[in-house]
Amino acid sequence: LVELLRGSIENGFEGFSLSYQPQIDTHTGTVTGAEALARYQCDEFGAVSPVEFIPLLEKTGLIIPMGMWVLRTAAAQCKSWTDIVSDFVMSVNLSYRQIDGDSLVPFIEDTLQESGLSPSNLVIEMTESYFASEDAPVRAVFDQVRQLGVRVAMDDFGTGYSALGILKKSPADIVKIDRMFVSDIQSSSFDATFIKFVVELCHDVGIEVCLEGVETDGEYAAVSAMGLDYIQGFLFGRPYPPDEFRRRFLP
Ligand code: G
Ligand code: G
Ligand code: MN
Ligand code: NA
Repeated sequence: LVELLRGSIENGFEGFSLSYQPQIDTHTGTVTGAEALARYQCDEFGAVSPVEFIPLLEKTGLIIPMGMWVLRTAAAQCKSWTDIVSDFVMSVNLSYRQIDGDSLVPFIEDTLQESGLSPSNLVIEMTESYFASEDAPVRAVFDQVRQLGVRVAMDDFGTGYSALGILKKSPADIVKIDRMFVSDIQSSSFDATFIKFVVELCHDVGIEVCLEGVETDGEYAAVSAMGLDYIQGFLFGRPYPPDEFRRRFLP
């Protein structure tokens, strides 16, 4: 698979595509953004899950060119959708490998320039564990990204070992609560309390909160009064190819 991935990347990212999952602004009840999610398809294995190919790309360093392609493609897509919804926001996942070295920030800057996208239309998602880091270079990258005017989201919140205290001085603009807190929401008072608690803590320090993984009306009913800013989940939409996303979610 690694050799196929490498070949695809060398061959103009053949077989790679991005799907887009809608994000609902709970204040307006409308789709105001999307998360770009990488897809890979090849003759030998058919559709391969990112859960499988992202770690391979990380291990081999191929995530660097691939991550640049993702960012460029998602930015161009977002630019075209801002013609329809001017403040449409595109969220892009970054791997920890991409924050090594000092090429990321200039690359984001170039991408914005080339696509003509405004920094306020872009959000970079990084997994929770990197925000817990006291490592100066890691924090410097987050600071520099934010100085561009690009917002930073802490992904998969609640799955790592980080304490809630990290929210106090976190360089995150948005926290995305992991979907494991939604699956038992109707029976688990812990999960409900956790979400409410995180919303309160985040809002206290000016961080917005997105809840991931809302799949049913019952789950939505259970969280709808919790003050969440955004919701992302199959109830509102799965990840779709760009044309289908456009048809389903944009006016
Ligand atoms: O789309 P799906 O739910 O199958 O994604 C599975 C995982 O793959 C998620 O954790 C998601 O963050 C990750 N992923 C999807 N696309 C990208 C990408 O472009 N870059 C990185 N680093 N991770 C991605
Ligand atoms: O780790 P990250 O948050 O980037 O992963 C996003 C992944 O979560 C995507 O693969 C997406 O398909 C998946 N996802 C989004 N909403 C839901 C949902 O409501 N239910 C389930 N099971 N997965 C979801
Ligand atoms: Mn994500
Ligand atoms: Na997540």
